[in-house]
Amino acid sequence: MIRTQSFTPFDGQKPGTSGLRKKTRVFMQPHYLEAFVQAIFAAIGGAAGKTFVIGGDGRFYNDRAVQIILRMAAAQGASRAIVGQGGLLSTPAASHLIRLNKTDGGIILSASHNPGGVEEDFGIKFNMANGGPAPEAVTEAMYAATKTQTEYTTLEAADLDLNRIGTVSLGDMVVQIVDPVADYASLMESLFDFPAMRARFAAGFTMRFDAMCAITGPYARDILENRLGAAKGTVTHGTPLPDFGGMHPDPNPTWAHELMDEMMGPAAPDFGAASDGDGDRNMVVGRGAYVSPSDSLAVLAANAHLAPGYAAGLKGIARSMPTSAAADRVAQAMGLACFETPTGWKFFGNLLDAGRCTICGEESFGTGSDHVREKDGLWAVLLWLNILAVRGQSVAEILAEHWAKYGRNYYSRHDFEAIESAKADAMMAALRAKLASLPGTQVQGMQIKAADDFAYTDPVDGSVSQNQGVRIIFADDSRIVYRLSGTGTQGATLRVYLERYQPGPEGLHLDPQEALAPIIAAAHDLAQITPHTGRSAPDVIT
Ligand code: VG1
Ligand code: CO
Repeated sequence: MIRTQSFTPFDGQKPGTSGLRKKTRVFMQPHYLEAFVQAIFAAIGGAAGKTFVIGGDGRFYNDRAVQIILRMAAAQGASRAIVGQGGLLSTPAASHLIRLNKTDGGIILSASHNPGGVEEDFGIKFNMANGGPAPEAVTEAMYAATKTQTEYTTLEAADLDLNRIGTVSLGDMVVQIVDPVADYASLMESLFDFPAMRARFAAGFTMRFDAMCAITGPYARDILENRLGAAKGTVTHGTPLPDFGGMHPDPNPTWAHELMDEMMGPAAPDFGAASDGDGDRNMVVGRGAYVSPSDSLAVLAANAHLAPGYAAGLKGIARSMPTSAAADRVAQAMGLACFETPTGWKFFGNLLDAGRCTICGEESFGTGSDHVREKDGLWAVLLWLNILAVRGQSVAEILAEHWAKYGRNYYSRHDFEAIESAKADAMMAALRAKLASLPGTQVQGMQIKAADDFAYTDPVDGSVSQNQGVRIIFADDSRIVYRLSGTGTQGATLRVYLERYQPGPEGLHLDPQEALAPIIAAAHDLAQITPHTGRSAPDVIT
């Protein structure tokens, strides 16, 4: 039986960088999730006759949310839903299933790298038929719908048993419960040289993969341990838990410190990696050698042709604006087009669909390619493994050769978390107000060449996105970028991105914080971070 439920619209259901993210308890209020799901359906012209992929990263409330969405989709005439067993799907696997099954899109439940649990974060986002995050025009339509809609329909029905693979029905809707890993693992086999990687593991290559009690555990175990023959136990924290076992599933040196300690210690394996809550991020570390995400993008782009799926070469490289220009140097050397987009994977979709680029990346531990329309943590790890297997060198050697050839873009991001929103907004407003007067002036002995607020015109559809981050560029192309996070759920998070290019051959092996010291000081001077926010040091440095 179909039931119509009325409700009062909720404030603030505005999707951010990647979907709607709030405290889990906010989502658990009666009708809150339903109101947003209704807005998704409104923004895409209704659910009737459509097929959707549905799944999430297994965090607290994932199981309830999947059932709620299934009942609403069934009530509103959706013809089919493809759901990962147990309601689980990594973000890249969901993107792949959308494309593979030519569905009308997918609903992904995740707050990604944010902690999970009843007191932590939950999230939801919609991906389009191309497998990629809804573009801004669609997320804006969702937000508009959340302000006006006052009712939704749902089916009066019991929960489905999502643990059994197979096909069941819910009202008139067919629900296919699928193995979350199988199709994704086949896709990886089609892209990479599994025999070469298997041979390398058989010859004694060692690895640690920290799944951080999040969604990639089952994927990594199947691919690394079962298919590639890495030693059992290579994958740690491999069982997805609703609260990620209390871990903060953000793969960076701060939150993946267990992995970092092992990789920098005396008994380090050859290669280490970690991924985030929903499996789209990656951190890679060699024995004693941390790889910054911007460098990782550049190394992967320069070496991708060593993997069978990319042997024909790349069409182009795209990076988010705050990501370092290391990838640009590779693009230039290889004669490839290079694109600079705003932060967030949704901006890569058009470029990938139009065949203008093959590999994309963000400084925030995100790398991916045209195999799906999301960043893909395990994909990046496997491409690294493929490159390591073919080149037969260590991560440290590959990095050193890369810097010797292209020079090094020293890079760091400083995050100041949970600042009072009004203070962060005032700081950004004051900074924006003085941008026009900065070029030609000096700070910390460095000359400012340009200062602006990044705006992006999509080269494919011409859409314009304003206010995507304040950039200060110095005479030697060193750079500071300031932006406020669009994924946090508490106050404001200020991200300060710092970059300086060192052409070499000298000075290629400094500590990035030392190499960037004058830029860091300039960043504080220019934005008056401490006077505005009361903070003198960042909470997280990556
Ligand atoms: C952050 C990152 C951004 C990334 C986004 C989603 O956004 O900076 O690069 O695309 O998270 O990643 P923000 O607005 O907080 O800076 V994930 O792994 O949450 O899907
Ligand atoms: Co993520």
